[in-house]
Amino acid sequence: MTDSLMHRIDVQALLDKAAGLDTDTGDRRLKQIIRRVLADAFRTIEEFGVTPTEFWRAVDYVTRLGQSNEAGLLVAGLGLEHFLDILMDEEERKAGLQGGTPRTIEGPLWLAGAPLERGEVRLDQDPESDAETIVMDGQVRDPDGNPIPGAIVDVWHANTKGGYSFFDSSQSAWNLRRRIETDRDGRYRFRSIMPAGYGCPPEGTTQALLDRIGRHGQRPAHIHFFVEAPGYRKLTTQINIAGDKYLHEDFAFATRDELIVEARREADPEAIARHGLNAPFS
Ligand code: MBD
Ligand code: FE
Repeated sequence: MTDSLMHRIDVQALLDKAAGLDTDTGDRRLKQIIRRVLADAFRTIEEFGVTPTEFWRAVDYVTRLGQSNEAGLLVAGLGLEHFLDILMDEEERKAGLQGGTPRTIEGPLWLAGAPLERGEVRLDQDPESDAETIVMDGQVRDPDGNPIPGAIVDVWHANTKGGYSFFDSSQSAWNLRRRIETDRDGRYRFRSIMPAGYGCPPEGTTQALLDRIGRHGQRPAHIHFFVEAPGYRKLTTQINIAGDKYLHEDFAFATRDELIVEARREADPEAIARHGLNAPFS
């Protein structure tokens, strides 16, 4: 586009000044990032002939997005958060740091400070009549396969309606959220309820945008994890429950084949007893 206004000296000067690049005070890197984002916005407005009416609608959208606390949801839905994973995977590949459980996005619903527990941990606190009990255990290992005792597995997930405690005021504080310290064999084990998939608030700002671009706002059933131990990089990941309708069309692009798990349904009372579900959890 040779007649683009972007080439004009007054437009370039406007970008420099708007980003603070005409002074030496402040953060240089931030200035450069802001200049790039602004330049991309200027160019988009020019290229698509964005009208003032459309422009002010967009400003209003951003205002409402913030008011509804949905900025984190929108960046997941637009694939921006997944792009961070692509970048980090590539960095690790180049550094020869491969293997282990793959990462996937954190999403906007984690809370700092979940209760820290050891041993047989129970996540579900609220009575949900239609809930199926689940048991999950695992082992935190280093890249050579050695167990890591004292690692912290921070788990959080939705209830049977796809809601997360704190954000869903019908749930008790910290419901379905725990930090679990691995035992001397690097193992953790918890009991909880089978989560349902998540759907963006139907009347929310994120869903409003998704509607306009012909997309749904659903996630398959999943459980989130942070895994941390001193001296190791932090892993942010999830598991997806096999069989979910949205398994391969997550609106937030988080599904990875290695993270899909089959939930084995146990009907036999003796097997259920063997899982310890009759006694040790209270
Ligand atoms: C979720 O539960 C979630 O994990 C993500 C990434 C986005 C919205 C809701
Ligand atoms: Fe989630």
